[in-house]
Amino acid sequence: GLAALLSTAAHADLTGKVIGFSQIGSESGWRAAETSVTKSEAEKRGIDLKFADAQQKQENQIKAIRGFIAQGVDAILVAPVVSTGWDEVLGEAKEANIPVVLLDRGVDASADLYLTGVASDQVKEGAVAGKWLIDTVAGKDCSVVELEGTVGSSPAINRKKGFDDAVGATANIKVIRSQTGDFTRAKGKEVMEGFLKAEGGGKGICAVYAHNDDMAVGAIQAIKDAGLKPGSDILVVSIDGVPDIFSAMVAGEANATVELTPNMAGPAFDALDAYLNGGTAPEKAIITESKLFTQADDPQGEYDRRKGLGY
Ligand code: GYE
Repeated sequence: GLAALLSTAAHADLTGKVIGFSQIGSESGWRAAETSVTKSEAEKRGIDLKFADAQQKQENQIKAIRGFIAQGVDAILVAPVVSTGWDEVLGEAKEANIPVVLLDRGVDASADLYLTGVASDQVKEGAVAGKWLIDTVAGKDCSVVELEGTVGSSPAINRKKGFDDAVGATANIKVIRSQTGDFTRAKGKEVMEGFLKAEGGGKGICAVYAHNDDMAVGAIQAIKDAGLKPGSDILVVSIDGVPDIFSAMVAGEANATVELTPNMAGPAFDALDAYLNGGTAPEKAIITESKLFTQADDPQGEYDRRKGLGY
């Protein structure tokens, strides 16, 4: 009867499920937003979320995942800091029949070791940034410096590939220096300072491509400290679409960003709902949108809009 129907309906969701989340850390504004959005998405679904911050260390993530397995959680979310070294611990989760969903980064492990992943097409993000620069410099010679993400992470590998392949096909744009800034503002500033010193104060640098906005914001500070104008003397293009890159655009100090949604958990929880309650697993990875924003796209409005989105 109705009671039976209601009781099955009540279970066609994740109410009361215990889900562990091994988060990388809080290295960037985007990462902090992903954490707050994940917590609010869990709250909305009545999930008991167990949160573990790894301070960017893979061994802390592996420890946290082992803790979740010992606790007998219903599912595990992992944002994998680097793409290698996961086979063993993912095998242990599989042994324990605990589904794993990857968020925002990929792993080299075989796909049968996790239920699915929710991430952007990171090669495409690099290509979109590259195409923006190609269109913007319109055939003029342009020496670019590149601030790479965390060494060995899938976004750093893929965003480098997408951008370098795009600009590598032109005769006028050349990547003259490339170094990791570990996705942080501080490191991005420090590495950009090094690039400027190595390039005669930056006169020969036409653009900086940063694998995330936080490193771009650090680079903007370094460019200003060197007496140059970011956004005009040196073009600034990056990825994430965090509020602070839009306020830099309003000030004319940044030029373009490729948006990355901080809401990877919503699709992840939907996939877990279908799997735990209906036994169905999504076909393959769940790919989120990559949209270009420039100074022409109402940056103040975009800043205001994001302030309400968990940033
Ligand atoms: O772009 C950056 C964070 O894994 C795609 O990690 C994510 C990246 C994001 O540090 O801000």
